[in-house]
Amino acid sequence: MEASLSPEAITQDLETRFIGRRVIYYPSVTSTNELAKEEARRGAEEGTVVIAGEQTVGRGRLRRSWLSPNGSIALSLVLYPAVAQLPSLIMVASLAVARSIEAVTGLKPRLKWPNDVLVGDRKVSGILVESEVRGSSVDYAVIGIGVNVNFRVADFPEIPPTATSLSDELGSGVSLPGLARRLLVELEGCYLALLAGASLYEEWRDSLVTLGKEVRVESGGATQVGIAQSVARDGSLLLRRPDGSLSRIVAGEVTLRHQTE
Ligand code: BT5
Repeated sequence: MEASLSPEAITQDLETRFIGRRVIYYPSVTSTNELAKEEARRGAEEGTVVIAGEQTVGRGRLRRSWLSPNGSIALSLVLYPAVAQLPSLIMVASLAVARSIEAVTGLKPRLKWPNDVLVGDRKVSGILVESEVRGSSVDYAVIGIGVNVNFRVADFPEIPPTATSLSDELGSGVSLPGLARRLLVELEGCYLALLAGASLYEEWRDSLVTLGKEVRVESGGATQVGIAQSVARDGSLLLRRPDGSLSRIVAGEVTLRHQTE
């Protein structure tokens, strides 16, 4: 099993057209998303990937932190999509993560709206899509992906007990470069499908564990409860409130919890 990441291990025999043609690897960095955004601002070619052995200041949404110890995948991908494609990038990323985990491990991940990948009911991967938009054009978009691969979650008290890793689930390790390569292949497949006009929405919607469940949505200090009725094509969640009204929740602005958590 290939245990460690390196640009050569990732790009060797990589069957992609443009994603991962340039891989920038750091044994340890603050946050791959920050470095990928710097690369994008300098005009990095589309498909550039920043990947790290570990992150010291990994970030989640809403200024939360993301723990990426050694044994994680922490990678960020630079893309230049059209504005209309931005809401679909979370679908590209989530489906690519789920497909690659399934292909490499046989596990069957499900998705939790808006940006979590679960194995069983535990979080194995989180996604952070960031973009810079000027008027009607996108300067750049960065898809950041963290996957818990080869470490024991219980060894890291900062990681919540609702998390898991692939090795915790499998009882054995997974090839880190092998999973990273497959992730890049799946990302390219999903992104090219999006560019060609295909819809990822149905597969994404059908992979969500969230729908039909009672949920609590926290946003700006206020809490709403209701049934997660559906998701719209733009990725937003439609929440049926107890009074019967529908509330539209935009992905990325809220935290959503199953009430049982
Ligand atoms: C996310 O945020 O899930 C997005 C995580 C994105 C991480 C990638 S790694 C590469 C790139 N570079 C970055 O700096 N970020 C991206 P959110 O939904 O806000 O979840 C954050 C919450 O997940 C935290 O508040 C913790 O409760 C929990 N958490 C932190 N580390 C975790 C881990 N390793 N596994 C599972 N849960 C974790």
